[in-house]
Amino acid sequence: MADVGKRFDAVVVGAGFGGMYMLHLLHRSGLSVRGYERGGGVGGTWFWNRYPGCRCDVESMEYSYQFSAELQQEWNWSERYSPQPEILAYANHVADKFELRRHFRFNTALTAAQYDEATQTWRVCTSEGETVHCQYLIMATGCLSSTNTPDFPGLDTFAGQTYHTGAWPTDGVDFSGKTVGIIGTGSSGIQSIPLIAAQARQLTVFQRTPNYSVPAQNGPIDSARVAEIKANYAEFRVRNKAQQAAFGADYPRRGDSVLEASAEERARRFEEYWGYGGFMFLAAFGDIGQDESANFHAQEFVRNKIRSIVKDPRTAELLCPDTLIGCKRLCADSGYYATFNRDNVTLVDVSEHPVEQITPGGLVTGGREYKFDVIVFATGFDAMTGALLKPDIRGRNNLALGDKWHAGPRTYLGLMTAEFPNLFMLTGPGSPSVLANMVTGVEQHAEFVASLIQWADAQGSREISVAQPAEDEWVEVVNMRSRATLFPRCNSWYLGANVPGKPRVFMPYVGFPDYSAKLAEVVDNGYAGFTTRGVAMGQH
Ligand code: N01
Repeated sequence: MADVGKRFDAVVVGAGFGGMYMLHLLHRSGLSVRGYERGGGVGGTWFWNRYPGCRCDVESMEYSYQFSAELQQEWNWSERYSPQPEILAYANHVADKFELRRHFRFNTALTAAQYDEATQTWRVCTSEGETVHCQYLIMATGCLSSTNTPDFPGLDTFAGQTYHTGAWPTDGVDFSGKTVGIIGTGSSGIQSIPLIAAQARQLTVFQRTPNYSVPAQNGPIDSARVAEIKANYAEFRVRNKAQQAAFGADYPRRGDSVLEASAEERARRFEEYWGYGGFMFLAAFGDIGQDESANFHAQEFVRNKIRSIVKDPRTAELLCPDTLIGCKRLCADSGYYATFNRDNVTLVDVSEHPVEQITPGGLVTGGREYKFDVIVFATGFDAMTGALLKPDIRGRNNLALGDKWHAGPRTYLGLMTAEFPNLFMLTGPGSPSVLANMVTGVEQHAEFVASLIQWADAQGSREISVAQPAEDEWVEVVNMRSRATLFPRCNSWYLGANVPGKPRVFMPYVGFPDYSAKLAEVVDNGYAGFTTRGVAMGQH
């Protein structure tokens, strides 16, 4: 039965890795907590992204919670990079172990939230007709959870089936014998294309911008390495948290310049890092992410790899990106480029002739109609702000979050935004979030928020907010950090460039260790930048 008028100390939105841990911490500290989750189960991104080939691009031993030593020891991963079903099973194991499911209402989305200054509480409304009140509202809604389907004319007229990689049916899709079109060649497209190609009768890939991808070099997990890590997991975590992206501590990040290396050394080093696989390719030299001419050498290496793998020269050239490498998120694949050697796979370049229209039978581009039984949209997400702006969230003086952020998101530490007291975001814009190990990031934020709430509580405060100058300064810091890199120089979802009309603002903070130091400094200085307002406890 829908609750109306019920009061909680806190409401947590989202039952992904962030929301589950947030709820666990708040419940453990004695608060009454209600969780809402739009999906039918826990797992967040791993609940929704069930497309074939979906797996994590951070290694299994790193992409997991570290708050429970027992959990770390008891869970066993089977592959170097975990496949989606295994990560979802892990999320369910965590929910069972810490008895989290009973606090969540599933299949229930937050639709609106309004701050009431008189009572210093949030009034929260859901898709299931619930209206509850809470002191603290925590948005653990994820950075890549609001799917982006371009507004193609005729979309509703298609007679076959359409699927978005980020909202895949729970019981899977059988492509056997089907003619399939897929739009999008980001991480989701690159992971799913080889598996769809292996099943479908015919697969046509519509590519607007080619992407760089490095083989994940996935395989069964190395049991000796697992034993070594488990023998001293805490130290392994500390080593990783000292890395820029909070992972990859045990393979060397080289600091020397690619420009100073000999041609032989360059080729040898790139080959070595290509062989290691995944993101670490960008760590082969120290200046790939900083200097365009250094970056060019890494690009050339990958382009030549593509040319050596893809047999048809025209297709190979179409697959070769000419943009900066690592500026958009690097993809990690299993057999992506080789898939274009299959007889049943065709690549269609839509960079000059966009997808004009979806028809009952398929889609039209360049004046030609392609016929399909199934169309897959691997067209990404309204990243970082999409899930926060979907519900109608209103702070002081009825200010809508969407209005406050009309020119791009503004936060203090990616945790709070001024004029929205007692509203927290986990891994919000302005925090390392998508540029770091997400599980490490959400754990850090959940712990910070729980401690801040306890600290405010100890002072008899019922309202935590952000001082405007602290937010303004932080926005500047985030911008300054990104300007020192090559990130702002391409059209990525980090900048909101993939969603028409979205303000172009680089959203994540670059550098997990510096960010962690900043959080520690804020705590040492009595939660500097946050303000509290006291109302005697128990008045609401
Ligand atoms: O989305 P994307 P994604 N017509 O935005 C194309 C994480 N992730 O779901 O580049 C034609 O990267 C668009 O083209 P363009 C990871 O952080 C992680 O693949 O804008 N094409 C692009 O090719 C990742 O970065 C994992 O020109 C259109 C594609 O759609 C993030 O999620 C796995 C179009 C979208 O690519 C997002 O990845 C999967 C149009 N109108 C995802 N509109 C792992 O852990 C868009 N496109 C490995």
